Amino acid sequence: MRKVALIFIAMGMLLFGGCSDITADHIKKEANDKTENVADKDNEYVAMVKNGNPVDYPDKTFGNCFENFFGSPTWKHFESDEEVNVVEFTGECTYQEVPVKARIQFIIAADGGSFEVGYLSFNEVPQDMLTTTALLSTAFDSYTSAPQGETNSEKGEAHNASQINETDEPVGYISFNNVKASSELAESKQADYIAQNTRDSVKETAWVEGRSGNGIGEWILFADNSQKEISAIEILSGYHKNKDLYLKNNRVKKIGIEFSDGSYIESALEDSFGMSNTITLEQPVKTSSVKLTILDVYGGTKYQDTCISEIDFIGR
Ligand SMILES: [Ca+2]
Ligand SMILES: [Ca+2]
Repeated sequence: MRKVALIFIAMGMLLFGGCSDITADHIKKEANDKTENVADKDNEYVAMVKNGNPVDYPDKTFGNCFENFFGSPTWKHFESDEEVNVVEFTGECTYQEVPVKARIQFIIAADGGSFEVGYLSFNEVPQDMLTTTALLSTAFDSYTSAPQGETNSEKGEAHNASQINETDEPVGYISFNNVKASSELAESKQADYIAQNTRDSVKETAWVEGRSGNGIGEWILFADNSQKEISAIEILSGYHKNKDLYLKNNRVKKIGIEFSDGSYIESALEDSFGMSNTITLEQPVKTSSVKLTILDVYGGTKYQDTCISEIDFIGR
């Protein structure tokens, strides 16, 4: 493993090659591209990265390996502020046995003929080169041993949010730069209860409001500098550390959702341990913020603390 990782470090410093005719033919054979969400698939840079291969895996492409290894794979191209062409891949995987959303950026060389891996984050937390190379080697090794044609998406393991909307950009999980709450329960010996716990992809951690009583009117706010288009919101309501704590604490029964344009909806949530509530918006909403307010709760048997373990946004 160490050896493989070191090889990949060396590769990380080098530019990866573009696609060859051999790999292009290989791609054609696998014409059933399961990632129909890839609206940008005709984009030449996306195609270049997907059809490209690391020197150590000359017969395997990033496209095939990533779409085999990650759930809900999406690809897109954009030009950075520095006018550099970037191809960005996002997908779901596990890191140290915790489910995470990975974001991998490939930097296209100025001549447009080659690319290198420039950035990796898990749940928007940037990772170092060692982790990046280890992830790549795992993804490529995994593809080597996977049965042909069986991908995560086909097995239904991954949540595929991309079918909600078929437009020019892929739909997937999106994130906001900032999260804050009107109150947070003070940290205990066991855990903290900060607003960011709703965005760590760990169901055992939760935001818990810190107001005395049931916390009706307490809110959590997600905001960003740029506009997003939100199609749906997934809420894992309640404290999902275990079922006992779930029942002892409050769960949200009704939630208010306000967007940056002032539009507002209310939604009833079901009380079911282990199940997210998905709120699908009638129309996708363009917004730079989402404010979720507790309007009613299912009362806990022991505490008047209202908890939300996870909040995910689907859009683009
Ligand atoms: Ca959490
Ligand atoms: Ca409370």
